[in-house]
Amino acid sequence: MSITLKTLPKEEHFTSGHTACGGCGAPIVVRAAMKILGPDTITYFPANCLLVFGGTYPHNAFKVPYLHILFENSAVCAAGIRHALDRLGKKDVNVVAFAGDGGTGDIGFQALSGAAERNEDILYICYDNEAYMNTGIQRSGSTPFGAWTTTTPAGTKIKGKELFKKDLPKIMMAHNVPYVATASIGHPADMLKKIEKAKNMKGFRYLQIFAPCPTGWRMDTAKTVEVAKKAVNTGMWTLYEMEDGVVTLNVKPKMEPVDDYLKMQGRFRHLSEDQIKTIQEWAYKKYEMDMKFVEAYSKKEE
Ligand SMILES: Cc1ncc(C[n+]2csc(CCOP(=O)(O)OP(=O)(O)O)c2C)c(N)n1
Ligand code: SF4
Repeated sequence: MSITLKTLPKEEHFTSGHTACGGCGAPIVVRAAMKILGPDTITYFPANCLLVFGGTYPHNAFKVPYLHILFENSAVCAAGIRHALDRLGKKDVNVVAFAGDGGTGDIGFQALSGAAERNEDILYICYDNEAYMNTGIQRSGSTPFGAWTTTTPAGTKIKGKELFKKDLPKIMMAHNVPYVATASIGHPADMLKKIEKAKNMKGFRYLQIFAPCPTGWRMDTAKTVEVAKKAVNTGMWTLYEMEDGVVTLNVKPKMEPVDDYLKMQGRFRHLSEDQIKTIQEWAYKKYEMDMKFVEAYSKKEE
């Protein structure tokens, strides 16, 4: 039977007292993942908000080993830890890398892709807050079209980001690793199941978990979960998973108007009618492509 909110272990391995901003989505991901992974776990982090709020010397919110080397090589550092443990015969210790979307899909991508190609036996969790938040809200490949960031300002020359969000989960699925899934803090039951499933598999496992950042998204700190739910309801974020080549859609998007999602966040406050239309069209196109993809790779009846 898979883990639920009720059966989630009480024991904390990522403790309170960390210094994340109020309403941050990332600690929700990490706390839940650490409860599921348990005490026999070694964690790896590139530079990001989590590295800072989870472990600024001399404080540390983790009760398990917590390692950081460089920003651009998380997946290979985690794989190195795995190889060392294997040589020591410690095969039952979990190895997990936690990284932001910038450290995953842009700066850390070569290491990630190489580790996936080699099918390294690690769990890689990307908390996707759609920008480089730790260094002051710069745009990443994961930032959506139209969003204000400090490097895509809403001014007279440009009005927010002019490019679209990179489809990193599909890029990871193309690596044909044992498990790739998207998740969201707005759908905790689904998120817990996926973390547990990934924990119990061997080989390269990749989770990308949607985790709003109220500071960078210029939104109400009490609305983190609501905004995350809206992203799924409007088709801005799709919940699906690929297990051994078979794709399953976990939540069918309701395709509510994207406006409902955008107006909850100050980073979209400047958008023109045309820009909102562009985002709505993007959401419909994404929906259509995702549904075709799910259909093509779904489990077929014998
Ligand atoms: C090679 C390298 N480039 C840039 C930096 C500066 N840097 C540190 S953290 C960070 C932002 C990380 O963004 P992301 O991975 O999305 O995580 P978040 O901060 O949003 O949690 C940057 C650019 C660095 N430490 N090393
Ligand atoms: S800046 Fe954003 S991601 Fe970073 S700790 Fe604050 S709310 Fe969390």
